Amino acid sequence: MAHDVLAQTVHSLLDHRDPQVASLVRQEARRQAETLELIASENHASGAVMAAMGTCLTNKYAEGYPGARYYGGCGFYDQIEEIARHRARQLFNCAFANVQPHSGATANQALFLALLDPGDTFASLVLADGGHLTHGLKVNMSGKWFKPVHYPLVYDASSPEFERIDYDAMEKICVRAKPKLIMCGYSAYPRVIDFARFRRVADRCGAILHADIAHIAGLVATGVHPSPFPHCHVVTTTTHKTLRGPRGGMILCNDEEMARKIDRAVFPGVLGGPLMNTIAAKAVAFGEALKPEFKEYSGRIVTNARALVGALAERGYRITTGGTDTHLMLVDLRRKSEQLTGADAEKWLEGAGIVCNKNGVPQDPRPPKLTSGVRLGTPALTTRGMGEAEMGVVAGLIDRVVSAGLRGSHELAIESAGVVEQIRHLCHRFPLPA
Ligand code: DSN
Repeated sequence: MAHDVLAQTVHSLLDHRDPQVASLVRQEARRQAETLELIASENHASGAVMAAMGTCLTNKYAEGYPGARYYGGCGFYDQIEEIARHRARQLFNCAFANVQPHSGATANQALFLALLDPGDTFASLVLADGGHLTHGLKVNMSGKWFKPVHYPLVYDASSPEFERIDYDAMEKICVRAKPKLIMCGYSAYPRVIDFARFRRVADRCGAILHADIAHIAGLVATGVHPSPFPHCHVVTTTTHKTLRGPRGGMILCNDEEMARKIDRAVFPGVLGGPLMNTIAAKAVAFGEALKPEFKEYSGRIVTNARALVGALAERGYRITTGGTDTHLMLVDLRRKSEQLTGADAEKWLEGAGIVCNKNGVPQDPRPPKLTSGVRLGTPALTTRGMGEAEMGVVAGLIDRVVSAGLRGSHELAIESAGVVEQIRHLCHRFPLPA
């Protein structure tokens, strides 16, 4: 099984010409094949997507857009980018798509350049409660050159809305601050976003409504999560998370004038030459996502996430908001043990072949390098074909490792050795698809 992946990933030419790099790629391919990937923002792209990435398209400069390039020889690139744009519009049912941003962060940077002026106010979620660094972190351009105001979650544990977006507070904050743009869409928020409610607030303030659907794009494209359109004026996303394409970004909208501003902001505002091999891979991934089996895959991501939530809760873990509507969950480790940090759990789990990331939980008293939680996601395991029964097994493995870690390093070493073997077995039963 690992062999198939190696064959897709490491061309024999690379082995021959640069054995040092080839060996590292080979080892990484094995790591991906033989461990459980639970990082909510990662996935396993198909062999066809990876094949498009590794083509001669990397050789060409194609600054500009189809039909209006700054270099000769772009005929095939125009056709490829048109296919990617067309499929993106089909997937998200919108009128305009810019598929050139290199990442979600680049897409958000272009958005700011297109629609705001330095010093303008925008609104976003309290960053430590699930936002993203490009949503106003002080050391990010968005927080340095613009003025973020942040809206909170519901922090009252007796409320049925505990740890969900506090829409009333968001409205009050926005009406008071009159932001030019309101952001919704997050990196660690497990619940459905009420885009219509955000739009009512945006209309009250005369603000542009922006959704960053980087995490949920695949769920949105397949109707598993409600669409930000027609409520949001503009949408940014990554292409590699639930959408399962190559690493990259994209900007979508329905307004022609806004689309013109965005195109100018992406190039020449932020980018030079687009990564045309990545754009070809985006086209391939969007083609895959338009197929009925991708809709079925997206549905299974969420049923798997719910199954994992249930199995972890049975083992005494607290899941923020009490569950998930999406591909991810935030596990508050303090119910298991007050002393347990996300950093420890991440390290212990990785040692046993379970890869996830430490993550702050709402109002986490610990700093980001420690945290009180871990974030888990099911897109990658679902890609391997695992289902609800396997989520029960995975929860059991997670608990075995964490419980052993709490007992001490000797116990952890013994338990981890057994878990590594069991995971190898599981991965063998559910190999990475071609
Ligand atoms: N780093 C991504 C994540 O893990 O959510 C967001 O860009």
